[in-house]
Amino acid sequence: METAAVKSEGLVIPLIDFSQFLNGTPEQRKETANSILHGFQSAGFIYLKGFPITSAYRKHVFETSAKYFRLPVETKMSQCWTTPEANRGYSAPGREKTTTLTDIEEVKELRDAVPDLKESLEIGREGEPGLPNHWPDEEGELVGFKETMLGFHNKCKELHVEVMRAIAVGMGLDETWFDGYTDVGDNTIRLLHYPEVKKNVFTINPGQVRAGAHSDYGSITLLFQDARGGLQVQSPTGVFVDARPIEDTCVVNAGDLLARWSNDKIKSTIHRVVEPPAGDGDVYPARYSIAYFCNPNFKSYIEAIPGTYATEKERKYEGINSGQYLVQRLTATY
Ligand code: FYU
Ligand code: NI
Repeated sequence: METAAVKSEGLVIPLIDFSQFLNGTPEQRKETANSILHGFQSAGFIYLKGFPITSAYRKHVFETSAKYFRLPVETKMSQCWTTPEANRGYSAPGREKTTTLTDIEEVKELRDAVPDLKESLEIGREGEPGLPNHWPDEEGELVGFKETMLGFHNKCKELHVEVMRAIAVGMGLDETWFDGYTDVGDNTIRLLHYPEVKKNVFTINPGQVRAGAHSDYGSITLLFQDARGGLQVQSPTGVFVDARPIEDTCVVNAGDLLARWSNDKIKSTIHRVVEPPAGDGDVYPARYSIAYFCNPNFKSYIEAIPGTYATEKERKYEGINSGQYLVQRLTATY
């Protein structure tokens, strides 16, 4: 029933059929919840299949995303990401600080020639007072963009609710235990485009990556990726292991706030995006992915989940406000 999507260097990422949680018998539901929790406790990552976002709809969202990135750069720049509090808008290549940089002049020139490693558009909860999303004008290819993205936002919001229910069941809590933390949907869609890039960019600078190593900040992240590959997850031995794309799956990883909330029973694992496995020609083709960053309601106060500590002394962290925590983390990276 459960197979490994990734198994290498002591990193085992399970592939789980979520329909067994959503529509299974009580036994299947409990067993699936246990597998999900175990995946988050051991790897910090799982792959889900059988979740209720159809492949046709995902394909449509990916095509819509690609159309957005084809807009002129000036148009995208006029909708740019401004503040951690807003966390909405377009981020041009190089906007987010990466950790590996170089001092070699030659490489600088090359990077100037091919600066585009990653560009993104963040879409937050629509209707948050004072924090409007930066929607592109609905003309030409982009007619319907907003409706598509809001529909996707809603579908993913529901998936967040259900995955947190599975975690609750796995932990032996009431299945609705997290509902009061997930109902608002203070989550962010990040459309990502890693443009086509010359292969020698990576050979000349061995530190070059498409997205630097990091852990995510919130409760969980739903990652939808195309077939290109390049996502890597750090193993317990410290090695980056390929988390290969598997058709009709979604990669789900726990974020730092969930790790903290669970008193470190759940892991938030470091990951990055590198060049895909080599193919023909002298360029790597573009990669598109969509990350859906989930957070506990920004207004909620996050302190150790019941059952994750036996005595007060075992509580490792102070309580913290979810929204404040996210802003702190975003401030450090932009
Ligand atoms: N932006 N949440 C994250 C993240 C970026 O986890 C967010 O809102 C990580 O790259
Ligand atoms: Ni990430």
